[in-house]
Amino acid sequence: MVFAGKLSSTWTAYFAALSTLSGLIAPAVAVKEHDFKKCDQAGFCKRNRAFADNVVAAGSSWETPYKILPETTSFKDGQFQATVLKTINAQGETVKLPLTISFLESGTARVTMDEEKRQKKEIELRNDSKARKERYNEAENLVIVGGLTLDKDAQLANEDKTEATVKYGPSSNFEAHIKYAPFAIDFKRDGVSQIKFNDRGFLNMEHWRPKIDKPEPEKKEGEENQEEKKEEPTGEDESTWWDETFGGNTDTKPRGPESVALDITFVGFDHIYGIPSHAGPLALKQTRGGDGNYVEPYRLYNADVFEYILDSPMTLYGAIPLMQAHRKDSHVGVFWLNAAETWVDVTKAKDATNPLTLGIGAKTNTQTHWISESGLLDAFVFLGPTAQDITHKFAELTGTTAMPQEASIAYHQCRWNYISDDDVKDVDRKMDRYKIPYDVIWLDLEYTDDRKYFTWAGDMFKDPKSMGEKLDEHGRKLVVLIDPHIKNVDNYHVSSELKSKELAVKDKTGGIFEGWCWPGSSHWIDAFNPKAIDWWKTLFKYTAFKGTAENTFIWNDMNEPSVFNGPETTMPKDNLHHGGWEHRDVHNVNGMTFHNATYQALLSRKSGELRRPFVLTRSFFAGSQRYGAMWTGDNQAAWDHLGASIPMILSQGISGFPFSGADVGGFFGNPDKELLTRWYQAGAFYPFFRAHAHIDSRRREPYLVGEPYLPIVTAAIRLRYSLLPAWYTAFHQAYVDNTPIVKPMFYTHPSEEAGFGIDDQLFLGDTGLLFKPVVEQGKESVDIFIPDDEVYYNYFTYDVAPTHKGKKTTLAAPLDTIPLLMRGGHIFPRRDRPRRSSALQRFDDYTLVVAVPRQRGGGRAEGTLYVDDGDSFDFEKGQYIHRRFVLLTGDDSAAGQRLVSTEAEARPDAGKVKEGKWLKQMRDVHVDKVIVVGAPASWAGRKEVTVESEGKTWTLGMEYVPAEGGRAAYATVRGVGARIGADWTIAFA
Ligand code: NBV
Repeated sequence: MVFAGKLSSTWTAYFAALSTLSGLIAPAVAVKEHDFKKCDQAGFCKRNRAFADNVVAAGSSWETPYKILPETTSFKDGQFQATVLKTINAQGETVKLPLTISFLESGTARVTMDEEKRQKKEIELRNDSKARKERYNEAENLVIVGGLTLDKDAQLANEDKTEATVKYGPSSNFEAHIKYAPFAIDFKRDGVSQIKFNDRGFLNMEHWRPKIDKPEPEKKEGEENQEEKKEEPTGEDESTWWDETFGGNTDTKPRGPESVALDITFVGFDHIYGIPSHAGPLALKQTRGGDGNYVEPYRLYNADVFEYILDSPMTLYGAIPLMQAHRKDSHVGVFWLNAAETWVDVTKAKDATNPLTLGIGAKTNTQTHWISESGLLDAFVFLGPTAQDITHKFAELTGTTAMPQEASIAYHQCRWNYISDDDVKDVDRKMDRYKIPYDVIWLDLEYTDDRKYFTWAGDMFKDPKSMGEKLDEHGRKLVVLIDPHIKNVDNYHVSSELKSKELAVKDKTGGIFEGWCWPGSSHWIDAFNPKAIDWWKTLFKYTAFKGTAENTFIWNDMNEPSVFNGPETTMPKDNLHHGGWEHRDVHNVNGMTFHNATYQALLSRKSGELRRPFVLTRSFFAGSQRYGAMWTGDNQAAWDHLGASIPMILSQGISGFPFSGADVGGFFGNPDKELLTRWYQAGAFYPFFRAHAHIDSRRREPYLVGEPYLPIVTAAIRLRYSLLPAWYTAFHQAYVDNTPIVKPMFYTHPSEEAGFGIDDQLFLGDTGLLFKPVVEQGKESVDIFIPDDEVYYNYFTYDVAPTHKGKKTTLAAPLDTIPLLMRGGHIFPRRDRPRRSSALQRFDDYTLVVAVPRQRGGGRAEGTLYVDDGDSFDFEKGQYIHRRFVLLTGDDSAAGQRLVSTEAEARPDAGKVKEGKWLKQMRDVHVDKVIVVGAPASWAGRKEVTVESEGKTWTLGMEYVPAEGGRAAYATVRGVGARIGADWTIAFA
């Protein structure tokens, strides 16, 4: 505590010094909304909103100035190409915008539009800029990893001088109707419009133009002091074209206005989701005012938003420009591949002409307006028809979740800061003393020598090596923070190498960019530069970063990037990156490049060692799921922040980055014990489960919480540990096809309309476990939404929940109770023996829990288990176990009353895989217990089951407990003894 006080005051003093010395910003007490732009303070957003307003005001007299030139169209090998002409003035002058519509084998369509003049570099840059002249066209290189093969079977079904129709997709049931004048595209599935581009005429690609300097206005006598009348040579409001100042920072905009905007209408869709990260509901709100709506567009501009507010479209730390629309049994999506600052307006409109009359809201169109500051128009269109289709197709393009380090999905103990190696060892000891499992302990900023990354504060961390070894005794890991800002001082090898090798981000003049962050004056690694990544790798070698070992992993913070004295706490937009791209073009992907660099570095710490990296990132973009986990940043120790974490994590899951969590306990402030307890119960169901706290907060390691909370918090963490096999199986599915690890109701129950707006509860993987946390003070029950007719059992008591499809049911949830239901029809694996860490569970036997479905005759319960060594890449070579469990409760015969374990997937490697060390050890791992909840009444009186596996048969006792009161009957078989990796059958009759 003494030390925490010391650090805390150091920190405060540091900021006081910072602000007095340089007049720079100091952290505020709450988000200062005026530190961040509103749409009308971002010139391009304001211009495009005004453009849209003018279009709407003009009504039918408006005609979009964009037309496809019919003689330029061509269609070949799944690609439609044409030149779009934009008429730019009353004289009829035009600019050329090359258009490509690619139809991909996956059934995804991609629309790309560039600007010929910039493409050919026939433009002049202002202010002696060294920037590139083209529209940024390299986002694809960083984001897209596959799925771009063209669909050679796509057909030009019809074309004349006014329009073309391309049929594509599975069984050619997708169509793109490309209208030439005015230019618009209508994407249809089975003949019905789903998504329309430029239907409202908001398409706006700001073309390059030279700056025409205004003649000095003549001043008449007596007018000297009057304000200049704003009259621009073009007749348009040019005030934000050539430079823009915000919060004292001026953006010099060497390329002038370059925004790209488009309206995208989801026809007949009332619910839209995605475009994280925002602290708001899962289903996106309207943004043009009105009751309960936002007045600002959703903003995507990765930023270090200090003490962010809830229920807001304000930007946060990361951005994934994937939007999905859902209605009963139909799901579509759009991925807007643009890494520049982006705003999205959302409005809903009743559509009288819509032929779809079925279902609530089906007559509603959700209209969106996408506005990016620069870059190409590059949009992928997914026509579903299911949410799973969008998940898989987006994953094909941007990749899937990295297979995690086993420890990284267990419980993490973090705070800013554990202040010494003794402190770390002390926490480690106490977690053991209180029998609270944990896997990873974290070191924040202060472990470094004066905020110089890759060094240790030698007085406090005297022997990091032995600290790591101590943790390793129980298979535990250490995570240390490494940020992208490098302290600008002499005698610091990282800084001098960064400079001498010219691997830092440059300012607009081409000199090294200098800004302020935690270390004071700093430079930033430019992770867009492959050479910078090569250099970064050298820093993580065990021989270079002394004191680190195999069980050290990394946390990347502040990678938006956060720059204390920069505009909106980030980098100036006219900074320059590798290849001459302006920061403006690449801002939102910046965090991902740094995350990637660290991921690559962990892969190459020692030659010959190939172990899965674990890297947590704060900033992210589409594709970041390939490199590790994210968390929702600096939340607050407040009940509403606990509540907000669930929709935020659900949104991450459906948007392609499911390995996500929020700081358990809340970062800022001190949670009271009830809040902390409830947060542990919720956090146990975050894919990324980490407690974290601000340096000024009181210590709150779980063992400090005292009675009666301690056993409750311990139970929540232990619940996570017993369910780790189920979590790991869900993570594996995310690795295979990026299926969300925790799922919202619309995702699992696409026909149940009452569930489309539900975002405070979740299903865990395919386990059928339905969880709803308590997020209100003093609450002793939750109303949980039931999306179907299945039977739901209380996880702990086996009581049958009184449920009605599409309605909520109340579950008692006093403080010691986690509201958790088991949906009938599922089987999930557990490991029930409490251990200190996941590594110590590695060769424990399994428990299988079977939740019998409501429908008996013919009903079946099903589930899977995936397990591998949790650490290496040997799973890629077949070193894993993947089982499918099926319980048949068909008829009463022996054949109909069985639990069967088989391979979960066709294994072409079957019989060919030479068992490695881990698989050999798994030979001794068995199924221990099977619990059948909702066991058929016909089992009453039966005392034995027969197990058959690997040519042997044996009988075992079964304990059957009949239903009583509201509790379902259940049966338990102990000491099953069949190997987890083998085929087996348990016959209950
Ligand atoms: O490194 C200190 C903190 C960290 O604890 C937190 O989790 C990050 O989101 N970091 C931000 C910098 C300062 C926060 C005020």
